[in-house]
Amino acid sequence: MNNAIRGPKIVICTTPIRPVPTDYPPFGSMAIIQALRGAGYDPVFYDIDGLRPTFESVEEYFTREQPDVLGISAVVSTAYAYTKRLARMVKRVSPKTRIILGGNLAASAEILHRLAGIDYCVSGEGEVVAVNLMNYLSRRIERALGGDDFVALRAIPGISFLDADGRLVFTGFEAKIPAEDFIEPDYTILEKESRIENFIVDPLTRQDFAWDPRTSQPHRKGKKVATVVTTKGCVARCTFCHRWDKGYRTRPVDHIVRQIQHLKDRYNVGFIMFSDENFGSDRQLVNELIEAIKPLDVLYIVGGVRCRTVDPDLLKRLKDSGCTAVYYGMESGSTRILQVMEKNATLEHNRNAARWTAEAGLYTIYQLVLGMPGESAETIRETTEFFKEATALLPEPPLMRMSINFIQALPGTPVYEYARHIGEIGKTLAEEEKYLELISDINAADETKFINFTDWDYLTVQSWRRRMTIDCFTHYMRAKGLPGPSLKDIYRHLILPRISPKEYERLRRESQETLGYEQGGYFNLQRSLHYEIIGTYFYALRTPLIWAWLLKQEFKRLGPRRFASRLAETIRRRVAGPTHDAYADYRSLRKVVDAIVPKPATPDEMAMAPFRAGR
Ligand code: B12
Ligand code: SF4
Repeated sequence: MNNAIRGPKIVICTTPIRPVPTDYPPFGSMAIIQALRGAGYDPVFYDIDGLRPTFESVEEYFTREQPDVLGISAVVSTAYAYTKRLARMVKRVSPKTRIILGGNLAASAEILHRLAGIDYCVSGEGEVVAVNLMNYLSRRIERALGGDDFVALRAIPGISFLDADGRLVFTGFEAKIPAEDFIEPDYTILEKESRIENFIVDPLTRQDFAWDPRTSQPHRKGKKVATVVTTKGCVARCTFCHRWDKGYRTRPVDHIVRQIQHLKDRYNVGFIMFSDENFGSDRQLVNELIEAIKPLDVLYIVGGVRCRTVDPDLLKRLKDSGCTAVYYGMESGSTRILQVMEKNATLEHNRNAARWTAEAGLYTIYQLVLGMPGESAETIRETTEFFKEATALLPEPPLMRMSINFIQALPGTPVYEYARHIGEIGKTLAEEEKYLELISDINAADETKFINFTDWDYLTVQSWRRRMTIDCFTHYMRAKGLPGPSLKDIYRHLILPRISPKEYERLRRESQETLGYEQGGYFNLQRSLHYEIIGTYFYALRTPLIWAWLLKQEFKRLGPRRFASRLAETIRRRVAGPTHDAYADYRSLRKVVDAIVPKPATPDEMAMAPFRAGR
């Protein structure tokens, strides 16, 4: 840390994401803290996500600390509800605190400024912007100046705020940081100000390491897993994906190696999760990395790989150099939907990646997104056929290898703009805020809050995932001649929790099923014995059984009146058939949005335009 401490009292905090903290370090907050420390400031880190204090404790904290500046890192837009509650509370208990917000939620800048009490949003990469903004704030705080100097604020790229007339201003994105200048994460921040054990974890808790016999080699005993990122950004621009980083930047390999060596030396790390948004699109980097990682003798997994970037030789070389798992975003088995997504990859790429990954003996979990505009019973059939073929390649029954999610329209994406335009979200700030509140704290596996973009009714769309899961499961079990769940399994998992919850809990603990795993873990896996029972014993009756299961769940959730109207919608659609086909040509949703969404007209709309367009 820099010794020449100056300036205001600063707190940087995270917001809770998911029911339990994940092992992904708060890299955004760490980068900002390190940049500010490098510039001579001394921010304190309050890792609300990692530490999970009650809201009352958070309130006590801010009442006591009275920071001059609070920087909230809101990594995902689903953090809106918590962020608003937090910002409102801080303004109440510590009125002098100026609140900055960074992270992907800043794509909703206008709502944050007007409705949530955020003073300044930092959009995009924040290291340089945070320092510039802090220099400005510290000058004002030192001189005890209230309000803002809007001329000075306008000169800071990368921020948004409301000006003296209450108009939204965005100063344009700050220039990108060259990859060789990326700040290496300083894990001592997590040691001192969070819980390092959340982020440096046991590889045996992860199936993607545990399954590989190399993990049990004696010299790896006791070694831990850590997360490392090798790139920023992505080469594609999928129409459902929001990113702050334009383009694709790769870290120099010697920096990556240095970081891994440090993690090995200081934290006894022997396993690495490369958790890039898009790993492997720069073949030269991958080739160099494969060679450089061998002498380090670590095992590793890679995430965010695009199917079109792999081939059998690459996968073999990855495996030989210590890789145990490769994760792709295949998203769909329908060529038409891949086009709507602007995935810039074909069904053939997906097929090849699945086959070659299995042949290379690498672990993977297939990830799909259902319900894009244009999704229909036919595209679902195509995806199911692809998925049956892909899951048949797996060395184990596929239930824990299928991550099937529903499209979640998030700010800064064509899907979100499309939803606004067709009236599914609404165009006023209040309507947009209502939507952000609806999706707060949920994940994409949630089948009750997605926007239905398809021509089919909500219940039918909900049933698609169940049907696909059962079809793939049964296809696999029959092809391999495997038995389904035994009566003992059914008793243990379905009947025991009802008749003796305590005994069930005891057995659950004994078998080391962790909470995160039960809640679906990182991949939102659907782990229900219902699938196995229907798929094994009642496959011919799956349609009525899936509907009975779904209707029971929805009746309980919605109550009689809302349930009745949803059921009526289903009957209407079933009788009349799909109403229209908005996607006759199945072109990229970005093109559709460009054609139908009016150009920004007011100053506020113009200021929001860069966020709405995405990068
Ligand atoms: C790790 C991660 C997670 C982790 C978060 C764990 C954690 N403790 O942070 C988990 C697994 C929980 C997660 C979940 C989800 N995620 Co996620 N996730 C990521 C991922 C891969 C990395 C985030 C990261 O650390 N990046 C690296 C840091 C350095 O970048 P950064 O956070 O953006 O920070 C920079 C700036 O934003 C800014 N900044 C950030 N904070 C601050 C604070 C201040 C004060 C300032 C000034 C600046 C600033 O400066 C930083 C340095 O440049 C990103 C993709 C990506 N590469 O960013 C997706 C991403 C953030 N996730 C995304 C999504 C969609 C989700 C889900 C909603 C998916 C889903 N539908 O289920 C869920 C959340 C819902 C839920 N209930 O689960 C989207 C967010 C889009 C959006 N507009 O919300 C992203 C961008 C992926 C994508 N491209 O679509 N995710
Ligand atoms: S979904 Fe994946 S491939 Fe598509 S733009 Fe996002 S990170 Fe890139």
